[in-house]
Amino acid sequence: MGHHAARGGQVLSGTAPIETDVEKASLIEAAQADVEKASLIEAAQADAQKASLVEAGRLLFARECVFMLGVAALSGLPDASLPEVAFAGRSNVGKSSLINALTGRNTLARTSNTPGRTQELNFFNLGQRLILVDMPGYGFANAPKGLVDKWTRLVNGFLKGRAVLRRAIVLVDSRHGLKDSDRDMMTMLDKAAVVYQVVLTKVDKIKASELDEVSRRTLDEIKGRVAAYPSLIATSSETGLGIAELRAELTTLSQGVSP
Ligand SMILES: Nc1nc2c(ncn2[C@@H]2O[C@H](COP(=O)(O)OP(=O)(O)OP(=O)(O)O)[C@@H](O)[C@H]2O)c(=O)[nH]1
Ligand SMILES: [Mg+2]
Repeated sequence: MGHHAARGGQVLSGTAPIETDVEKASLIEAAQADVEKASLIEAAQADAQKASLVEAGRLLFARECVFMLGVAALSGLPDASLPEVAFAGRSNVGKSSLINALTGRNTLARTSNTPGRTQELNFFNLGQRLILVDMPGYGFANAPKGLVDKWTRLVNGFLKGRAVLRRAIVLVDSRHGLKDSDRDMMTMLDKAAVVYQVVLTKVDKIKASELDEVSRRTLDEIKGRVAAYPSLIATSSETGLGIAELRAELTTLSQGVSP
């Protein structure tokens, strides 16, 4: 009893025929549940992957970070030994503060309220795994032409000639969005074929709705650029927002980790 043949006599390769709409519907429902389950599993796996990258980032940036040297002319560049990531952005955007927040040290990179004080490329060695390069800021008012020329020679020369440079982080003040000087910087990076990622800074100073707006506008503009990552990371060196995420991202560039 209960044998397939007993049910209408149409046995097809040992499977019971689907007879009623109710049965059909319940099979479809079961299939849909399977698809949902699979996508939940996929999402959980992506979460786990992200969590392990965040943990790798935490460990990397817990390593000792030491100031190596400041370079005012291309002839003074250190030997290229480790992968490098450069921090670019308008003066006062928060480059040095971000490096301090990433490394958990308040006084590693010198911060100041005086725009354009730093005129050098400052190299920091993070645990023999990754070199962080704090670049001199740009875009401050009334900069004398001689200084701008010197900046351009130094920064452009570094970006074009540095084989170990894995990525640039372009910092943009979330209160102001992209300025022409940022556009010039991104064009320089596009031409030098250095991949870059835009990071919004000081988001503790704006409202959530303003962050949405500046993110949308910025993304809209950078997605047409060849060397730009089509994503943003919103950060605050004050509150620590986005810092773990940026550490995780930078970990993929470091020695001994494949992206
Ligand atoms: N509220 C707030 N202030 C910040 C943040 N990041 C930086 N600042 C402040 O902004 C000012 C400039 O920061 P720096 O890190 O020195 O900026 P910089 O880009 O290195 O500037 P230059 O070296 O001149 O190019 C300092 O007064 C910082 O305290 C942030 O996330 N939130
Ligand atoms: Mg600085």
